[in-house]
Amino acid sequence: PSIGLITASLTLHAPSQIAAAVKSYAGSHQLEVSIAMPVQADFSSLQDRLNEFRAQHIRGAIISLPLESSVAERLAAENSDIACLFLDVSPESDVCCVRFDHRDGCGACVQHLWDAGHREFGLLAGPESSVSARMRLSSWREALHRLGIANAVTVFGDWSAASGWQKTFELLHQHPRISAMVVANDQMALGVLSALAQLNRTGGRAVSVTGYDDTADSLYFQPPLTTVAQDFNVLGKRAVERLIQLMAAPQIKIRELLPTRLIIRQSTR
Ligand code: IPT
Repeated sequence: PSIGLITASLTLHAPSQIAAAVKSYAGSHQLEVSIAMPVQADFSSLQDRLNEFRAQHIRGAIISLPLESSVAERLAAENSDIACLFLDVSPESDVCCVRFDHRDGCGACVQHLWDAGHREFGLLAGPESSVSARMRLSSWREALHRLGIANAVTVFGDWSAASGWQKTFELLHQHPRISAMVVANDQMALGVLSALAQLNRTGGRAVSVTGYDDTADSLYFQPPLTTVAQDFNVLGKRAVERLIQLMAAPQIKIRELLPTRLIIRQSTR
């Protein structure tokens, strides 16, 4: 038997690590995984993917890409013969989900930079089309607001290292006093660190950088990245276990929240 996985682009580090974990835990339950990677995340592209799964007699799908509540709810409602478990939806969505709780991690990250003496913040958010990117941004802003900081500058990237690199030049050109950059994922932070090295903003005039994800390579960035860890291995394992449960008992409601935590390394000081 097989399950389906509909995923965000596997060129991104986080979705690919999630897919690897799903594949390996599914394997330990003797389940094959059929992977779909739609270019667009609108209702009809996702409905097409579910129709393909249905044709393959697949009865459960893990949906690992950002979805607006209305789209997720409609997909679940109109495909009641396929158990749907969502990994990237907002807390308000009325669908079965296993997702990370961004609040603690985002708050701890801003607090850590504040404690180190930073007052001029640059925020490099993920794409506005991503629910998780929006939730991270609003959590940072809430934490900054509580600390009395109202002038943090926001720019938006597309999760890629290239966008992190590009946005760093723009941001520091316009706001040279920024001393800390809060970045929505490690992959963009990789580009940020590379741009900072090129701009000579390492060493004595260093800009502190925080990431988000703690993907497998982030410890080896230069300098090693301070970041908010999401355990993708645990997410993959829980997703498979919960999907199996849901396929056996379609009437149950699953809403599981996994923790995030700040990991302090050398990119912040
Ligand atoms: C989220 C990652 O944190 C981010 O780096 C990016 O890869 C994004 O996925 C792609 O959609 S993780 C998700 C389960 C919220």
